[in-house]
Amino acid sequence: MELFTYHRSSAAYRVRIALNHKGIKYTAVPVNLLKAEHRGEDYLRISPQGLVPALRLDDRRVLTQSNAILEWLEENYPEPALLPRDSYDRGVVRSWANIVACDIHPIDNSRVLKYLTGELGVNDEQKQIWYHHWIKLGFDVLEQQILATPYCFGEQISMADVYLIPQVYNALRFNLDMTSYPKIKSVSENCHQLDAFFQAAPENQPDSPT
Ligand SMILES: N[C@@H](CCC(=O)N[C@@H](CS)C(=O)NCC(=O)O)C(=O)O
Repeated sequence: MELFTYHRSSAAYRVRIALNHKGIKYTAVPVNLLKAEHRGEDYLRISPQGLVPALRLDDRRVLTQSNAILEWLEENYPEPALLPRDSYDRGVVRSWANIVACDIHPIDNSRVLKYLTGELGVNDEQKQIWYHHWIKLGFDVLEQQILATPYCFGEQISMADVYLIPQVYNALRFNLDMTSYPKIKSVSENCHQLDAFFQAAPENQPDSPT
């Protein structure tokens, strides 16, 4: 399998964690967002939306959208599971993942921020206020709900961790003060001890400049 990825993309980071966690071998194909490679003809043929990640399967078919890719991985590589057995518990884990996937990331991602500072003429300070506002709304609720014992949903890694950890990386990049989020911080620290998360981290990607 080939994962079209960019080291700092949190949506690609989610998929890297899941692939590692499930022990699935893949080749990382870097798409440099800073050089606008995602808008080039070659990449648009792979992913017409021009977003990373995209996963090219062994039979050359392509899946886009991290949520769709993660669900496909879970269905096709069920062990180790990233969703609990009990259907209510699965609903809980999905609802935590969706706080990140639907209510934080789409509003705070790079193309939205670029639109704010470009077309709408927002300055850097206002951009930061916007960023912090939406991430805090999500993190405030996650902080109340997650178990953090030691991962979001207890002792097993779940989709909630897969979504949360990349969002914490983004929060730190944007200097969010994490003191109000001790449970989120502790889950993040615990996940970073695991090889699947460590290997998926932006600074450990082949296209990372550091
Ligand atoms: N909902 C999509 C979001 C993908 C997305 O926003 N990717 C970003 C990087 S995290 C991207 O490719 N941005 C390109 C751009 O800013 O033009 C998913 O989960 O895959």
